[in-house]
Amino acid sequence: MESTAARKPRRSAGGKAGTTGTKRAGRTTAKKAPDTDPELVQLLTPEGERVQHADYDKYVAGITPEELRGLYRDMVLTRRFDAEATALQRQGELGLWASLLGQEAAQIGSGRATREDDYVFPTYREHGVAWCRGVDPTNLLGMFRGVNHGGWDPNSNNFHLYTIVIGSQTLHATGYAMGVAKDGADSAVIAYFGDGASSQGDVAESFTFAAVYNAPVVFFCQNNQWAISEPTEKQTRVPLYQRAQGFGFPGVRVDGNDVLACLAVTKWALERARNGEGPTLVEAFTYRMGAHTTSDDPSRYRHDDERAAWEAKDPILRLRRHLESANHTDEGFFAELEAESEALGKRVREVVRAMPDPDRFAIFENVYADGHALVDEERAQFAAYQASFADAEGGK
Ligand SMILES: Cc1ncc(C[n+]2csc(CCOP(=O)(O)OP(=O)(O)O)c2C)c(N)n1
Repeated sequence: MESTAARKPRRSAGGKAGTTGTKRAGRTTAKKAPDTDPELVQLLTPEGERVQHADYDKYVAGITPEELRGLYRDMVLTRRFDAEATALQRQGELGLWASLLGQEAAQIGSGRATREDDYVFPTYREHGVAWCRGVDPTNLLGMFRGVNHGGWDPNSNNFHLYTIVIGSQTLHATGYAMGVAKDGADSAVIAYFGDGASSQGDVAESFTFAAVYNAPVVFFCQNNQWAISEPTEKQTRVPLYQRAQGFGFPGVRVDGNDVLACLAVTKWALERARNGEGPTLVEAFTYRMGAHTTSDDPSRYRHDDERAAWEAKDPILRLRRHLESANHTDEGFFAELEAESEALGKRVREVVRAMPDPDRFAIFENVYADGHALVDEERAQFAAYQASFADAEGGK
């Protein structure tokens, strides 16, 4: 929803009132954001029926059956990858796993809305977004196996490393976006975070800076209803998307289980950012169907019937119903996808089990670009400690 405050011309950093104030790509005229349903943007009902939306239809108007099948494939493969990772943790191959089960549409829809030159700041749960950015899924698993500190080069896919310090990546994203604007580039930045993170000071600070500097950043909050055992009503007294109004930029709530709506709304928000119109808050209203992580037992704090109600709104089932009712698929498509899922699962298992243990001293690498005396001292201490076991190892 476009807030009244956000619609009014405002004076932004270094700019005149009524303009965006940025020098990005020479565009300085703020476009009016679409007026949207204040509650929930939806383009596909849970039954898979396509519903019209005056403001967001145009962002997916030209979508082809092949692209729709592509979104379905993305969600199915992401879910399969996620299930494999959960099983690998149960088999002792991973130390921990944070499942995205239920959040596939929010992640695939928003991830597919990004352009190659956009930059993404994820949390630790954005496996679907990583997929859209072209990060090999097996690379996501090294950190969870404890054999590396990241597993991919953020600059290769403009996909930052997973961030576990809740909410901190919204600050990184805002700073990065301010830099993008200063460079005069017309790309955008998107920061993912959860409903729990919305209570962090870092997130409020990033909203303030992004608003005042008119930074080209989209704040994509997946409200999956729970922050570990803390329900959203303990985080906020107003719907989360409405928080944006107080900071002076638009906020919109989208059905996070509707991949088309997530695609359309995120395209809109990224376009605003690229056009120099500043930040947007997108609240994707969804549900964490699994546990917070494999260390969590959700039956301790929530009822099964809640999950059952959300299962009826399953994002994958919803798109499947739509594809089938529109005659966009046949049995061959589903069979091929099943075979592809099996192959992905097999590859994930093989790659993870073959991941070598890291060199014991690797932890001292990449702390500083040019090295540091303190790190050298700690490395020497650790070497001496390791050497103290030489007798024991030799005696084996
Ligand atoms: C600064 C900080 N405080 C606390 C934690 C512990 N912690 C890990 S996940 C989590 C809940 C996050 O919930 P939310 O932001 O809704 O994201 P979700 O895990 O549901 O995707 C907390 C409190 C942390 N990692 N970082």
